Formats: sequence, structure tokens, C-alpha cells
Amino acid sequence: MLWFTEHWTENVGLTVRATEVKRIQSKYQEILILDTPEFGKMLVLDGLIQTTEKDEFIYHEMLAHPAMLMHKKPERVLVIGGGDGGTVREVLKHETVKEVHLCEIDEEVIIVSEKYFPSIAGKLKDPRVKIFIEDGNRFLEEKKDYYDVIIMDSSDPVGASEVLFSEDFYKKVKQSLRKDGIMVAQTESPVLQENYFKKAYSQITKVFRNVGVYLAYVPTYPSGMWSFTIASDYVDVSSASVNKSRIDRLETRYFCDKIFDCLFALPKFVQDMLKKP
Ligand code: AAT
Repeated sequence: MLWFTEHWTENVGLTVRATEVKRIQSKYQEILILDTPEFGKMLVLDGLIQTTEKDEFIYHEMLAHPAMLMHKKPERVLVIGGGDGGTVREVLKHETVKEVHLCEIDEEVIIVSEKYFPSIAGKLKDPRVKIFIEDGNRFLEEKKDYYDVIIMDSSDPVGASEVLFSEDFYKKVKQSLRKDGIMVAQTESPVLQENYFKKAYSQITKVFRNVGVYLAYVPTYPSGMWSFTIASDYVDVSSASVNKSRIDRLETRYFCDKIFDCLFALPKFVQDMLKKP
């Protein structure tokens, strides 16, 4: 019997029992695949839980669907990070999609996910998907005015993904979007990573005219309360409406029309964090 702990801060962590552990060292990070009785298979990068079979649907649905729905006709989509394939799987549920580009820095994450997490990575072989093994920041330099939706499914802002939380990076994201494009990023926990959360929000508001923050409950991410920041210059994200039949056609387990209707209903303490000092 083995217990794995993700240290959420210096003072608190999540401990999960694992029955089996596989370890792979890639060029970029240590990859662990744990078999856990509670959460099923779990993917851990450099000690941080990225995804688990039991709760991945919550994060992936909530990351992908609001932005996809707020766009009238999303055809070209880019996912940065997200080598496990969960976000790509959700994006492909939208019938208008013609092309999904996945830009993941670490090829090993994709190989491991296809081998051990078929229910998450299974759609990476879809003919609409093209995979680029590259740093997301570099990748965007060559793509101007191309995507309808860009989704930042990146690791926590340390190491290789730190740059993906900077103002300069969000400027590149904006240039890579078509006129009515929308971007969304996972932006950490307001409870345990308040500084990262506020920083991401402030950088994104420097670059985009319309910005909104919403939350979801992800049990295996620090504190469980997880934030997403969605932004666009031309789409007023906070008042975007959507045809309910588009929502009903998505086969989801967490996201639904009621959640979409009150997407931006934030607890007061989170609203306060977003007020300018
Ligand atoms: N789908 C939920 C899993 C992730 S994975 C984040 C991915 O981002 C990792 O596979 C990592 O290799 C990749 N990545 C990191 N930096 C870059 C970069 N610069 N360019 C492209 N890909 C990158 C998200 C987990 C959220 C964790 C919450 N605690």
C-alpha cells in the first residue's frame, strides 16, 4: 500500500491511496501514473495531479463548453497544453468544429495518456485533430488571425507553463484569434492560489475588452474550487446567450443549461479579489 500526497501549499495537501505506481521521466517532467481505489487512474506531473478518471469530466467540460458555446460557429480551435486529450474530446462534441490543433510541449504526456487513459485521450486520433509538439508560446508566433477559440489547458504557472500566464502571451493569443474569437484559460484556485488567480485575471484584462471569471468544483485540484477566465474583444462574454438546443446536444455530466445561465455568479469574496486595489 502506498500513499501519494500532492502538496497544495506548505501547509496542506491531498493524500490518496494508490495500489500501483508507474514512473516515467520525460525530457520536461516526472510523469506518474497511479492506480487509486477512489479516483481511478491518476496522471501526475512533477508531483501535481493533472487528471483523474473519476473527476476529469468536470474540469474538461467546464473548460471547453462555455467558450465553444459563446462563439456562434466555432470551426478552428486550439488547445494549448492538455496532452491528456480531455479538452480535445469535449471540443469535438461541437458539430461545427472542422479543425482542432493541440499544442503540447511534452510528447510523453500524449503517449502515456493514449496508453493508460483511453477514455480521456481516445479522441486524439480523430481526423480533425492535429498535434503539435511545441511550446505554446512559440507556436502562437506563427499563427495570426486563425482560430475561433483558444483554450489554455496548461499546468500550474511554474516552469514551462509560467510564460503562459503573462501579458505578452495573452497578446499573442489575441493576435491568433479571428475577429470574433474567444479565449479561455484555467486560472487556478481562488482559495489556495489567490495570487496566481488575481495575476492571471489582471493580465488578461489588460489585453481583452470583455473578461469573465467562472468557477467549478474539481475535487482533486487544490481546495476543490477552481477558476476559469474567459475573454474576447468582440463577444460580450458576460451577456452572451446561446440556443438551448446546442447545449442539449452535448453529452455532458457536469455542464448544463442551468450552469450556463448563471455561469458568472461568483461568491462575494471572489468578486472582491477581482476588484482593482
Ligand atoms: N487536462 C488537464 C491537464 C492539464 S495538463 C497541462 C499540460 O500542459 C501538461 O501536459 C504539460 O506538459 C503542458 N504544458 C506545460 N507547459 C506548456 C507549454 N509551455 N506549452 C505547451 N504545453 C505545455 C492541466 C492541469 C491543470 C493543473 C491544475 N492543478
